[in-house]
Amino acid sequence: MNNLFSVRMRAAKEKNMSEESIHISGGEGLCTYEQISELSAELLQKAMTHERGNPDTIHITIEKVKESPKFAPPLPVTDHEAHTVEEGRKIASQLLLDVGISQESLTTALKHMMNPVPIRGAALLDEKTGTRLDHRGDKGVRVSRMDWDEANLKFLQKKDPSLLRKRIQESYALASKVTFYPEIVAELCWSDDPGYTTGYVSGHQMGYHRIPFLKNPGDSTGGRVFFISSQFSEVEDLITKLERQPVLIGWEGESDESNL
Ligand code: WAQ
Ligand code: MG
Repeated sequence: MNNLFSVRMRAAKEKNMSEESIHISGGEGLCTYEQISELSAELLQKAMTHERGNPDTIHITIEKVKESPKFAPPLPVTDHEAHTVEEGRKIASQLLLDVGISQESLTTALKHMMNPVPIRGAALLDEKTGTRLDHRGDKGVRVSRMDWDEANLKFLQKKDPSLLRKRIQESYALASKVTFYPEIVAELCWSDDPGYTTGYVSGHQMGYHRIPFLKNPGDSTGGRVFFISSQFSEVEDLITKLERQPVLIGWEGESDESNL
């Protein structure tokens, strides 16, 4: 796809005049010029019907993307069973420890995820020390400029109908873009939406692990943590790629059975 446009949405609620606003929802996608109205309307609808509340401000930004997109393959998915938050978090923690995340970094990550005021982006933590590497404070790093390659999405939806659900499409696309960068060892995510308790752990070594019950219903904490390889120091460059590099999820060229 050439001549792509990036569409981003941010919706927030004002606290009071002197304080920062509270994140309600965000969304991002890539589309052709002809699809801009449709994608903007979809994101506007998401902002206006969010379970975290009605926003006071909604920003939609539309920009032509100058770079041609990279293709990132979708991650293989593993579904886990868990019946309590304790069980769910134990599975998530073990998966992260298994790929070399330290106990210290894991503890910092869980603390971040349980912060009562969720942030709109991700926190980047050193995989060993747990040090916060981005300096974005309570905004975090928002991954943008990623979307499904349409043919590949349609093809995969036939095999996995859960991909018909927008939330799963979005999370899976985000995790696949994030995993595309080898500097990111793993990701931990659960939603800040009080009604959605399933989360995931992902990474290039392990794929996408969907875990039910990473929090209790009614809990509006949540977020994302990217664990960054300790061998790596160019964090600003990585942040620019997460925010700006266009990535389509799928295999370049036609989708066909041989890719699966
Ligand atoms: N870039 C960085 N961080 C983000 C982004 C983004 N584009 N989008 C969301 N976040 C962060 C932010 O801190 C949000 O508060 C938090 O993640 C949760 O976002 O397979 O719905 O969109 O069943 O509420 C995962 C499981 C669902 C899906 C996650 O997250 C499945 C979800 P939400
Ligand atoms: Mg949310």
